This record gives sequence, structure tokens and C-alpha cells, in this order.
Amino acid sequence: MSTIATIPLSALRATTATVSVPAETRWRIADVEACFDLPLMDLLFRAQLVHREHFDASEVQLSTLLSIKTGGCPEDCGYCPQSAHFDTGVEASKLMPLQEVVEAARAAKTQGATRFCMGAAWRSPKPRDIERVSEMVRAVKALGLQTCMTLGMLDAEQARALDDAGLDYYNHNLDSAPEFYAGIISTRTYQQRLDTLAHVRRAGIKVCSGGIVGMGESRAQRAGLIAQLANLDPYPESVPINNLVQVAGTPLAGTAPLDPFEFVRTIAVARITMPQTMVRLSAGREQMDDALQALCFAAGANSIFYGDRLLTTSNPQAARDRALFDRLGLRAMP
Ligand code: SAM
Ligand code: DTB
Ligand code: SF4
Repeated sequence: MSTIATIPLSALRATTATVSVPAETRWRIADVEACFDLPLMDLLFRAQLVHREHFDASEVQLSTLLSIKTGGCPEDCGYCPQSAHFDTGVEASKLMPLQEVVEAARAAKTQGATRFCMGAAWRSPKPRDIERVSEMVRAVKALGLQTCMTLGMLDAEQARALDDAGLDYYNHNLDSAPEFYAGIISTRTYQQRLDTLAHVRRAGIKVCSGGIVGMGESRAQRAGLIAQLANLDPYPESVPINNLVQVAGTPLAGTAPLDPFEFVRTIAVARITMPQTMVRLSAGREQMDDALQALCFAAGANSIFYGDRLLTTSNPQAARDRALFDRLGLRAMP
């Protein structure tokens, strides 16, 4: 009778798995696709059940982003306004002075953020960069904020240095399914991304890794991305789901926009396959209306980027988000 009954048993089992997923309950792409294919109301219902098993569904974690080194990046990620390969009007800057970073972090804390994420448009950091960003980690932590950095590829030694500085999270996205990847980025391989995540994990830093949808991928490829993330052992503590922000000058500008309900489905499937992770409704909120964002929270998103800027593009004003939270009865996670 119900389509839920047709989901393979393996899919149902994995919804109650702990963060470390034993090999026999790993997600097959077909199982993840079966979740995507559910009638939307059944999918939302299942995602809500999983969400409420592990979290207070009225709480949303607030992370604020700061671009500490913008533009001029040697990588050729086809979605990114910061790549030196594309003419997007983003000017390259040097690494921001420590004091400016601390001021931005203090302001984020005053606005109510609990985590401060610092991003640099690098292929990978150089030794001097590691020293300087380590100082930033220490200073931001001293304000009582959790810290996250996204600096490109890391080797084992760099990951250990960031752990020594006290870094809480490292963001490095898989971005897409492996088979879709080569059409988007040529300067860094999928395996190099997995290697960076392994170094971060081994150093004892929490992993933040997700991807982008709306790049012209198929539903099967969205399922492939989620399966890759969910099968990391353990799966990431934090999973940002970005909706492509189309920036003029990038190769992906002009891509047919994703059906918004497909974005909601992606959030719900991330929640079901990674029950205890923080699923972050990430880039693309500025282009969404309030009702669509509410649907994303109902699908199990429990974190957002908070503050009027992402890295180079805009994000909803903090006051607008606070008003939305009031209307929905949501609260900032302490
Ligand atoms: N350079 C580092 C790296 O790529 O690892 C860190 C910064 S990079 C901008 C962080 C992530 O932002 C990318 O992996 C991608 O998922 C996301 N991103 C970049 N441009 C985007 C866009 N136009 N729309 C949505 N997400 C985007
Ligand atoms: C993530 O997954 N999304 C954020 C953060 N990690 C670093 C970045 C979004 C960038 C959107 C385009 C821009 O503002 O440049
Ligand atoms: Fe560089 Fe990161 Fe943008 Fe890729 S996503 S071009 S690595 S800043």
C-alpha cells in the first residue's frame, strides 16, 4: 500500500545508525535514490522522524562566514566566482590581518552566531599561511566561538598543526558525485578531496563536508553525492548543502535552475542517511523565499550561514533571519 514499504530494508536500518556506520549498513546508491523517489510527504515524514530522534526540531545552529583571503584562486571550480580562471569581477586580496578577523568574529558573536567559519581561496595553504591562520583560530576561540576553516587541500602535517591550534571543524566539500565531478573541476581530483578529509579526521578535527546541487546533475548523481558523504566512516559531523549561486562569468552561470522541491528532497535524504549530522542549509538562501526555507527546516536542516555575506555573494540579512525564526517558532541553538 505505502511506498515507504518498498524502501529496501538496508535503507531503513541505516536511519537508526550511530555516527560510525558499520560496513554492512553502508548506503547503496540505489537505496539513496529510493529515498529521493518517495512521494514528497512520505520523504518529509521520514526525515522528521529521524531528525526528532536526535535533535530538538525547533533549534537551528548559526554559523557566520568570513572570507579571510578572497579571489585569485588557481583552481578552476566551474561554480566559483573566486577562481582566477574566470572573469567574474571578484578582486584578489591578501590574507586579512588578524585584528580585522577578530573584529568580524566579535560582531558575529554579538549577532548570535556560535560558530565562525573562515574561508580562503587557496589550492592549499603554505607554511607561513598555517602559522597565520593558527593565530586566527586561537584568537577566535578566545572569544568563546567554535572555529571552522576552509583553506583548500591539507596534508597530514597541516591538519595536525590546525588541530594543535584548537580548530574545531574543517570544511572541505566533495561537491558532487564522483562521476559528475570531472566536468566541473579539472585542477584537483576527487581522490585528493577524500585524502584531505582523511587527514582532517585523523588529526582529530571534526569534518564538515557537503556539496552543491543545481549544477545540472541528475537525481541519480545527487544520490551519488549523498551516498559518498553518508559512507564516509564516520560520516561528517556537519554537511553543508549548497544550492548553486550563479555568478556571471563562471562556466556554470546560465545552468537551468533546480526544481526547489528537489533541493528540499536533497536536504531530507541527507538527514535520513546521516541522522546525527548537522545538515546546513547553505549557499542559495538569498534566492529562496521564506516558505521554501521553512520546508528545508521541516526536511531536517538544522544549521544555516547567518550574516549578510557568504564569501563573495550575499546572504539574507541577520534581521530577516531572526524575523523568520520568530514566525516559524525556531530558536538559535546554544
Ligand atoms: N578554496 C577552498 C576550497 O575550495 O576548498 C575553500 C573555499 S570554497 C569557496 C568552499 C565551498 O564553497 C566550495 O567547495 C563550494 O562547495 C562552495 N561554493 C563556492 N562557490 C559556490 C557557488 N557559486 N554556489 C554555491 N556554493 C559555492
Ligand atoms: C560551504 O559549503 N558553503 C560556503 C562555505 N562552505 C565555505 C561557501 C559558499 C560560497 C558561495 C559563493 C560565494 O559567496 O563566493
Ligand atoms: Fe578556489 Fe575554493 Fe573557489 Fe575552487 S571553490 S576556485 S578551490 S576558492
